[in-house]
Amino acid sequence: MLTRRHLIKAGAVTGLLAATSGAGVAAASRPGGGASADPVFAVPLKRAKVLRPLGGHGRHGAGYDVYRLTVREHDVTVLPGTTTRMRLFNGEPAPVIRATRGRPVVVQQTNALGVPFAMHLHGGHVPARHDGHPADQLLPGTERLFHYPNEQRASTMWLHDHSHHAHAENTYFGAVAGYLLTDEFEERLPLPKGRYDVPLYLRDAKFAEDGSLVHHMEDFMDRPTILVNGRPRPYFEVAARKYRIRLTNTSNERAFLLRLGDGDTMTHIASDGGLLPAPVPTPALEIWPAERQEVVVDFSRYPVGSQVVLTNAIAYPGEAAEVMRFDVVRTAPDPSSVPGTLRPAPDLGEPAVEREFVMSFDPATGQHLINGRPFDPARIDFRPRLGVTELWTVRNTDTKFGIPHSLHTHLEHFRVVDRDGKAPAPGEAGLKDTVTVMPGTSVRFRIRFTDHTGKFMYHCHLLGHQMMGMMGQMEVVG
Ligand SMILES: [Cu+2]
Repeated sequence: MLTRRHLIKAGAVTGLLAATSGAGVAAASRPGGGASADPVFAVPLKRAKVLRPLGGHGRHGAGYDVYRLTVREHDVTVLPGTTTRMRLFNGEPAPVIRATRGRPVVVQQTNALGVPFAMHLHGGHVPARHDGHPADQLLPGTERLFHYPNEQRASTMWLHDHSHHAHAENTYFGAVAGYLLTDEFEERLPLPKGRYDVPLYLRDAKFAEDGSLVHHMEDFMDRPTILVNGRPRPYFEVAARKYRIRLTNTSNERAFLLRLGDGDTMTHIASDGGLLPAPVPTPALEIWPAERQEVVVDFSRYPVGSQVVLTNAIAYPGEAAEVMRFDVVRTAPDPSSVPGTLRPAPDLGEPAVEREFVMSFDPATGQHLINGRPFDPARIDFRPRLGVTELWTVRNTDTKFGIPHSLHTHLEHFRVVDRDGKAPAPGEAGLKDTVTVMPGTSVRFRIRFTDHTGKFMYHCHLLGHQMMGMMGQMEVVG
């Protein structure tokens, strides 16, 4: 039985957030418990299926690409010998759209579920009517078009539900898709490409004996099965060369502190908003719900025949720490490299407006609040003006219960200024759209809204918190 005390313990471990690429990481790691009955390294990784645009061979005559995404229940095998009913896009655990800056994408989305759905492109710079506002739900049995302009920097984004009340469950039951946007700047860099550019979607889950998924919001620490691209703790056969690994954490609540082998160096190259200013060698990589972190791993340092395990150093007590295993099975030529500089972060200007967001849990009501209030769809919390730089302070006051929170902003990426007054770690020096704030700490960031007006959301991306009120609504004005 997991209690709030365990949560506090976990919170204490993850308190190293601000020092992710510094010391203290080794102290936080624990050996794998192996306590889970789930298979470990028994199934191969499934590579995320890259979707093809409608109308043939990759290119639509109209200057944009059209994709069809249908979310529907499917009975699939996740744990060997059992069947699990999941809610999936196109029957896949995380199908991927690969898009290019300057070439819009239109998604024809059908909701074949029995519940509403409001598809949101997380990280997307899109007009309000295509942002998946919680009130803008696609009812069961209906379809609509989403327009994604792709006028933003290359980055790893993802699609998930944002419908009011159903989003946490829809995401938990598997309805996620990847959206990888590239651009000329990124394409010119000699980073690993093609089959050596691998998106991995990490999440936790709890399965009943019969294979069905169990979802109780309050049991978020009792989801001991880790899935990677929909497979439980898989193995992945790799060549002895460099790979670009794009991690997205699609969990409702779980954070990972990922370690490779014995803390072998990974080269952190990108976060939510794309490439970092410079690569950051790190022995551990922290990834919270909805965040994206990308690393280059050079498997050529391991002899062919090696098996290298990726573990979660902050697995809960009694859980297996293993996430997946890389099996180095062959050699391969490797023309790729990681340049010493990647992509400077844009100058967002000097702030002219300051705002504060106090994140807190109210034990009396069980609600999670921003500035003392739960979400109210009828309320506009503030109105940022286009072109004006703002400084946001996010303060987590939940020291009593030790509850971490995050803040995710729709529409724009931001740049972290400091954490408790200290400059961010180099791994946080790029553009972000989701930041985690540990209890008793604060984060400040600069943000500037540009060319879309209308209503957009901001919220904690621990989905149980968001569900229990930790969300607000801003209206961007011209
Ligand atoms: Cu929260």
